[in-house]
Amino acid sequence: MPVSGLAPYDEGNIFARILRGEIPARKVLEDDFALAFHDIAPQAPVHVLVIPKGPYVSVADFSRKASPAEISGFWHAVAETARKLGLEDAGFRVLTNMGHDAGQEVPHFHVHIFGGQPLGPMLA
Ligand code: DGP
Repeated sequence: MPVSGLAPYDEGNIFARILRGEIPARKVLEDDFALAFHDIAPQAPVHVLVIPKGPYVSVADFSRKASPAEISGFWHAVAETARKLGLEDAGFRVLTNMGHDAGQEVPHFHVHIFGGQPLGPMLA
């Protein structure tokens, strides 16, 4: 069920549980600001999610409330994840879903990184 990107943060959401180590994930990168892990239902040969460590519901919530250090740290982690995955030469796509119309399923801000093949016009 799609969620609202403006709802109060729910500490029980699945990505919060991954951050707390309650649920396993195939990690690609972890630092002070972000965690990157493989999507459970990949839609491309490489499909990785990057999430901030802070409690933000959506891209709007993150952009309004996160500190400059959190925001720059998060985007640094996105770029570093793509580099670690070997996607930089061929290219990759970064996408985020916000709210019902975009089909956001998990109410913790995340970006999808897609790569590993030429990508069509849209994914996720
Ligand atoms: P979105 O529609 O943008 O909210 O995408 C949520 C993504 O999260 C979706 O591609 C599937 C993925 N996902 C959901 N539950 C889990 C999980 O428990 N583990 C992992 N690794 N990915 C999950």
